[in-house]
Amino acid sequence: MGNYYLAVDIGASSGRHILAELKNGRMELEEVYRFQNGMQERNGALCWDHEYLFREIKNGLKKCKELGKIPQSVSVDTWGVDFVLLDQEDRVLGDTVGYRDSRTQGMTEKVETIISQEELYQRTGVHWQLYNTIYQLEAIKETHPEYLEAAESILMTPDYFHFLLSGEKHMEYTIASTSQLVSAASGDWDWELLDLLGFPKKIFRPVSMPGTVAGHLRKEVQEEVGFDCKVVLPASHDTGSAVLAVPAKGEDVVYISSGTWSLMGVERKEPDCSLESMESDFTNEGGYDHRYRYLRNIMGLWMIQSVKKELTEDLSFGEICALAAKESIASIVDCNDESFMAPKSMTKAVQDYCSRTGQQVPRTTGELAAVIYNSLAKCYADTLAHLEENTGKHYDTVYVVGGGSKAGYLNELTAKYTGRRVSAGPTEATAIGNLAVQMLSDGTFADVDAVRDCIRQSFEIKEW
Ligand code: ADP
Ligand code: LRH
Repeated sequence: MGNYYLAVDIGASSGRHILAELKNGRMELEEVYRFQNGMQERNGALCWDHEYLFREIKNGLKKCKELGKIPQSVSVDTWGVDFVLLDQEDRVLGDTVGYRDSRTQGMTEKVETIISQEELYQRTGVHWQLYNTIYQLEAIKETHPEYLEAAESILMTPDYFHFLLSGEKHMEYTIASTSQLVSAASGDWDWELLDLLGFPKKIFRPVSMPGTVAGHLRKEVQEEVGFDCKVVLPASHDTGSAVLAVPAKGEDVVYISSGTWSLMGVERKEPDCSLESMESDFTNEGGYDHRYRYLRNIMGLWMIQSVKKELTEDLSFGEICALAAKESIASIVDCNDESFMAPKSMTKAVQDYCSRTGQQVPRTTGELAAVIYNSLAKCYADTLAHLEENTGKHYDTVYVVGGGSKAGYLNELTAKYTGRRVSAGPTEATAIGNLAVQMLSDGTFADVDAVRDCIRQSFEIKEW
């Protein structure tokens, strides 16, 4: 009988259950279940469907039972910033609105009447993004103050799933840090900031570190899935897990966690909360072992996902890459332009941008994909230049991990635009980082270096 660990990794576009076993010092993975994800309109707002997601989480657990591969522990990671408010009976208050919804429009200005962006950055180290938890809570304060009044707890998305699984409420550090409400210095909630903003402090639980054992599966869940196991908090922000699985040695390493978003940066022992850092759009998110993820959020493959949905649902991503590679269109868009965040049509948003800036307007799927892939690679090169300026270091390799590392054409462009070597893989970095924390938690690995050594030996890494 194997000694299994289970990662439930839910990204914005899909979720998967991945079992891991250590064999002869190598990590062996088996994807046992996969399901779709995405925001849908409900009551006029873009929402996640938590009931569907939790059903799928349990379906994947049942699949482990069917296979006779019972994990000793399970951990869930998800995208950042989103949360639920729970009432006294642990019912969700309001809709489970997602980060692409427009409810945060105008909330920066509201928050700025209370605290300046500069001070916020100095306190939290987290870069301004209109969708951050802070602005979402401000939106609730404005439009549904009754939810905040009735709330007994707030839980970030993976915290909520850990609660549904185990019955225990924890707020895990890496996901908490994406809220822009955690102190960069202390690693706990910035209680003074919560007070200033008028957010009820009593609903925030003290922050728990990744590796904490939350408990075991609740009785009802055990009965439904057919087994019991531990529930462990991983680095439950997906990017936090992915960064842990970057297969590099040493400190001076640039990564891109490439999926729905591209998160490009380095790992650091100290945060940089300076104004220069803020002005160049870098954030300091919390990582495993009190390391900081110093990175920039780049719009990422969301743009390709959207164009695929609109134009060619039946083509694979690989086929779209191949089409793009044949084109010679030179138009470039600024991937982080607001117009690409949640457009009704991504195709039109890209075309409008090109037309507005006097560039050739892409018409075919191949042309659109070529513009997007080239623009992303250009954005990576610009980000690398800023990173090197801010850290005073030179990085000779860009490590791309995540589903997007399968996009060979994009890797090639990244090498071309940055002029650096590109290392691609592992593609399931987020799940691997999630699993690694379970193995760190029970002492299987001694530290992060041991984890990364094992990852380098276990997975195929390609080079450009
Ligand atoms: P998330 O976890 O954010 O949902 P993933 O890490 O699963 O995202 O990455 C999904 C993205 O990876 C897709 O949107 C697609 O652009 C890219 N991708 C996946 N497979 C391939 C492939 N075979 N060729 C090119 N791109 C791919
Ligand atoms: C990527 C991600 C990213 C941001 C965004 C909201 O999946 O977690 O790091 O936080 O989603």
